[in-house]
Amino acid sequence: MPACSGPSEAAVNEPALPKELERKIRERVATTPTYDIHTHLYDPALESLLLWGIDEQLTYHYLVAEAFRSIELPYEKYWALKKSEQAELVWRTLFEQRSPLSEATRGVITTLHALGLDPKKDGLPKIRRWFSEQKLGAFVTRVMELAHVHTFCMTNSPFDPEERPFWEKSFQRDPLFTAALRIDPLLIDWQGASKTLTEQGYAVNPTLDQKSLSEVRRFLADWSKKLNAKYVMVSLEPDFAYPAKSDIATLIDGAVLPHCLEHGLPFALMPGVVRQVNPALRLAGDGVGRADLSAYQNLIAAHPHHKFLVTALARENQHELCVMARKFRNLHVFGCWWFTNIPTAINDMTRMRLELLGPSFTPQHSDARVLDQVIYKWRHSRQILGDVLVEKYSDLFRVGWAVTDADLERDLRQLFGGSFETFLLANF
Ligand code: RAT
Ligand code: ZN
Repeated sequence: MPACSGPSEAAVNEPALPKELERKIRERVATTPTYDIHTHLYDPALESLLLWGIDEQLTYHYLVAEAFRSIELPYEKYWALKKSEQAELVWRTLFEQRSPLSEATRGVITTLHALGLDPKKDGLPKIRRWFSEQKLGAFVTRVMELAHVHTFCMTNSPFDPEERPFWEKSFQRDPLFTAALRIDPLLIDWQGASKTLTEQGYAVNPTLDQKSLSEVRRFLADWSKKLNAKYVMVSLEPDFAYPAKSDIATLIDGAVLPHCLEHGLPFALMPGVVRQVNPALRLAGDGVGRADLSAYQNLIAAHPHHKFLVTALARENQHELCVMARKFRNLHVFGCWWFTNIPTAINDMTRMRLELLGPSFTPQHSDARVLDQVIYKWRHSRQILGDVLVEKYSDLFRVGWAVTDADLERDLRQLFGGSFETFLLANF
């Protein structure tokens, strides 16, 4: 008898996950409240910095990059248009002249339907009218309910001239929005950053001497306190090297790491961005490159008492990142970031992470720049996580372990922010 024709006798007799349990897993994955641990949304007190509405959705840089593949207009002419005109052009290009098959365009469709709108039938004018009738406070609540998000972590930059004044004059915080201190300009451009720090009253000079480093620490301490930051974050180009005789390594060793240890804050690292490969696309102009993760391994191994959150941009870096997390408990892997926030990559990365790490990671963050997007980002990811978990709990069932309600609830709590919050409090 040929051994490989059709399912084996053993497989046919293997117990399948009861349908009721499968239904419960999918339902719980779809509705467990989550901590959205990395977004570009803002506390509503920061006024116009919190983006929402259809024109913001349509001019999201993920869509702009896609639209430009089919727009012949010179880049500068597009940027000179009013936002509403840019949105109309994107709408025509990506939704009327072709089907919204990409992840970012499908996201608009998911979001609009969840809000009770029908993009095909209603058309842009009616959708705009609907948004103009919404009140921000109620809309925030509605989005959080639809996406089952309990808290957003913002991305907060003391280098952003529009954002900084809000923090300097202080305001009543909305507890639904926590903060993260973003320091890219400090680490990637010390010459420029030293000018900004000087303007803000820190006695630094372009040479990174001890005095400058201690002033950088003072700057980090002041801003971490002002923001009540949950972590300090940077995105880095693929060629980041550590250890090294570079400004960035000097700043990390002499200021960022001592600061993080003193204040118990994780250092979040996002390897793999290649900045401005096409500057004409502005915010949409960054690319991706495979990072040398040995630099990160060196950094994490040399600092066992520090905590590191890491998400990598290149798909090719995902396996080695998981293996690294198996070796270092002070590394917490999170999210399917930016170009990996597509079903193919989410599926692959989530399976691999569960297989290598169990539930000790945070599968997703929204990275939303527009409030409304939170709906699709979470719906799409939850769908995939549901499929993956049904498969993983089925595999377990087959080998004799039936997940209980309490197990399921605990595992999902960990995956939807619990592991992250435990990591924030951990002391290694
Ligand atoms: O995903 C994005 O919107 C990117 O533009 C980046 O902002 C990225 O998420 C980041 O945090 O650097
Ligand atoms: Zn981001």
